[in-house]
Amino acid sequence: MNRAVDSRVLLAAILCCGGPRTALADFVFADGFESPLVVINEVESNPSPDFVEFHNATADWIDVSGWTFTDADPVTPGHVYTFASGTIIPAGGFVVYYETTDFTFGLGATDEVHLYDTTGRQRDAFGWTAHAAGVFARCPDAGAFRDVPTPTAGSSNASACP
Ligand SMILES: [Ca+2]
Ligand SMILES: [Ca+2]
Repeated sequence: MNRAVDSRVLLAAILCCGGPRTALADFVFADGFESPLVVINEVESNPSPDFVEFHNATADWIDVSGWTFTDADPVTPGHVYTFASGTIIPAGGFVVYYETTDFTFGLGATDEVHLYDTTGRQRDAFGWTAHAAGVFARCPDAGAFRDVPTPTAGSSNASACP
């Protein structure tokens, strides 16, 4: 099953219906070789510290300096986290950010994570309506989100996937 969608389709959806925040779902944005694919790969919303793991699903390193992620309430001050200058995710690699240590907003029982590149283009989004029993993780990496028992922050979800 191909879950990738072209960003132009997403833009049409935004113009049509109020944007991706209206749909609590999992979006993967892949729009060509010039647009590297970095996904939200794992999300812990409970217990604290919350964390968000990002995965470079391509065969080349990607410089994500200046990329940002937000929760479902990006207009509240402090709810946008900016990737530090010099942040590079190796091919097939991971980067993870923790509540308090890195970002200052928490993730709630009903919440979302949105990922944007430096141009402001949205690269991925994931929403949920209840905390995971364990943790939300894509199985396999960059695949579909599942509720799995064991967090694997900063490394492949493979060992946690059923
Ligand atoms: Ca949890
Ligand atoms: Ca992981």
